[in-house]
Amino acid sequence: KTCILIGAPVDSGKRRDGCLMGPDAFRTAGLTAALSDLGHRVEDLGNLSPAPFTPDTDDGPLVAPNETIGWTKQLMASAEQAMTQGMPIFLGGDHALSLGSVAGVANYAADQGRPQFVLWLDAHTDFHTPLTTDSGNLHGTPVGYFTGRNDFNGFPTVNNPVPQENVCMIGLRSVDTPERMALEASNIHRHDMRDIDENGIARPLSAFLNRVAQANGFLHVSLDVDFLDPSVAPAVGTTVPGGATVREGHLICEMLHDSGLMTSLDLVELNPFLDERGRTAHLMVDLCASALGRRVFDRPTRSYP
Ligand code: DIR
Ligand code: MN
Ligand code: MN
Ligand code: MN
Repeated sequence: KTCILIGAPVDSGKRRDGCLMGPDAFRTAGLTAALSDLGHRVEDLGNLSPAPFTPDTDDGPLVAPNETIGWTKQLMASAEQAMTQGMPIFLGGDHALSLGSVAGVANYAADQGRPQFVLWLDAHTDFHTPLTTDSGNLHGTPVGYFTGRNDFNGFPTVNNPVPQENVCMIGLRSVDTPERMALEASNIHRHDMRDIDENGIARPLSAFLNRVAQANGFLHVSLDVDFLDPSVAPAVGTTVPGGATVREGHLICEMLHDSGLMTSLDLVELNPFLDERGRTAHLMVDLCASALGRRVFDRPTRSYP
């Protein structure tokens, strides 16, 4: 495979700063070598900047909307372009980057006449609109945006919204009331942590992968650091206890590789400023390697601090 690394140091999606250091933390943790050791061609495009935007003022309910609009424009274009060259891997940056990355890959899928699917690995559902968010943090809105919800004023039009039934969320354990009400009225497939506790993580994932395969779809995977339990992945601003284990993360990624279906990937919400000696960045790189074919017996020996 050709892996296109796209640094997207988006830090406008929430108040706490630090995700802008994410792309370089992934690089420092050895992402390029991990993928090329698996036989992939790796092209690192460096870091993007947002499209020009008017500076944000503090008098609205949203955090930095104009900067996030600038990022969405840039990422939408870069994502669509990168799909013509290989498998884009977006190095976040906070989850606001997925407004652009997903809308962009969905435009490419539509050009190819194929349906877009999204696997959302996150403690949160990120299904807000700019009108329903309490926090004003736009990193809580990407799924609302790329599924075509209204009220994203000033954002680029979503020409190819991802159908709700093509979205599968796994790892949920923090859902705001307006998100829950909108989700319950939707066809989005959602698996909370209790579901995983009772049924395991493999079953819902293989059901979803079967649907992607049957539809000959493109599959975008969006991995939020807080999908994982904070005891193993502390470097994220919105930790929620009771998350996925290291093995559950690897199992998902190994199954993704076996399926051969993944066409694009986001690694988001890493805040290296909150980390213990690069521990979370290394775990994310290891998961990414699993999603691209690494197996237990070829993993480097690594002891996490
Ligand atoms: C929360 C947090 N639901 C919000 N969202 C996060 O601010 O809307 N998503 N952290 O990953
Ligand atoms: Mn900020
Ligand atoms: Mn998220
Ligand atoms: Mn999250």
